[in-house]
Amino acid sequence: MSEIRNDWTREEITEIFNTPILDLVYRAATVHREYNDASEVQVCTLLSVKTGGCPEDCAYCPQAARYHTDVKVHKLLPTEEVLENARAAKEAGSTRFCMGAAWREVRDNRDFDRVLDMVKGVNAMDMEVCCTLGMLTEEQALKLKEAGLYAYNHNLDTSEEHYDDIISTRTYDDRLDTIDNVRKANISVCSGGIIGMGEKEDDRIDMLHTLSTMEEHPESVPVNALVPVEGTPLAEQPRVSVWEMIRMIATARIIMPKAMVRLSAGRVRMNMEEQALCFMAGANSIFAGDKLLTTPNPDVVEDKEMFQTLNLKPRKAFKGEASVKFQQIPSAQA
Ligand code: SAM
Ligand code: DTB
Ligand code: SF4
Repeated sequence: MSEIRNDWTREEITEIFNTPILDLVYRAATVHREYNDASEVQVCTLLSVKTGGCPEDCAYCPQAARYHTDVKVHKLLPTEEVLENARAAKEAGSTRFCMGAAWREVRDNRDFDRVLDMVKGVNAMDMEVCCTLGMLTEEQALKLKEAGLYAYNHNLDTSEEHYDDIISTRTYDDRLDTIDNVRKANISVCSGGIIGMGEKEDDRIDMLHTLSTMEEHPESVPVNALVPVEGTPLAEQPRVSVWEMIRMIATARIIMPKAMVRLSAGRVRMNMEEQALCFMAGANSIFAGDKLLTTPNPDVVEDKEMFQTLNLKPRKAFKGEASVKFQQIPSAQA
């Protein structure tokens, strides 16, 4: 059995990354089967609970206030509407519900209190509840944990070197600090990135190196293909080829064998055969539902058909050793 390692070198990762593609997929598929049930895919649903008007300048993001995009801006949704969406997601087969807010960081205000209520409400539905709200302090992470938060998404997005070309309003270290705060609060870490933002292969490798040499690997690693949105600086970026997605997914799978590797943004432009190769390469999680945060995602019925054709089954909620570690402290279940 290949061991779990946190001491990967850049050279080792580069060598894996550059393996001939079919050998790479074969190796990733083998590692995947050693650690995971390859017929299982986690189904998550996203909801943008606060959309647009964000003060940050992330070059890929349609929600940054400074770019002129078609995103319909709205303030924090009413709690009941969010819970209604979570119920519908559960009924449609999702086991994880992730709430996203176009915030730079969490502030200790009434909106945060309302998000805590949303977390409590979704947790009470026996779904894994996840949030992506921007930067967090350790205290805020602990409050989310107490409310029943299972996972927190905070992507590295790209390599440290390429980061400054994409975002100037915060630093890579800010990003890493938030991930640390999430860890310290015993919340499951979800962190990955985006390809297709004009980065070099070395940047992709560097990002994978940072993720795989964390003291503990993130429990989930989303791999997003840039969704180029009109009005953002990256609107004209050429589409990444599916082979680049597969290479990224397979390398992530080999160096972080137990992580849920999520085939995230970009699925809408892939056919079933292409997605099948991603699952073969070790992807074992997707976002379902007709929208990601603000951009389209494949139709739920088509996804169900894909699961049938590929003999995939949705993974149960709170499964695996991680669920014990990230269990709520009973006194927190107010
Ligand atoms: N504002 C919070 C933050 O930035 O951490 C949370 C929401 S933000 C939209 C979550 C993640 O979505 C980003 O880190 C980025 O990786 C991803 N994302 C945003 N726009 C994207 C796009 N156009 N294509 C692919 N991924 C995107
Ligand atoms: C992640 O890595 N991808 C999701 C989720 N985490 C929050 C977001 C993708 C957003 C794509 C652009 C949009 O729909 O606004
Ligand atoms: Fe704001 Fe997050 Fe979009 Fe950056 S990615 S502009 S922080 S919503």
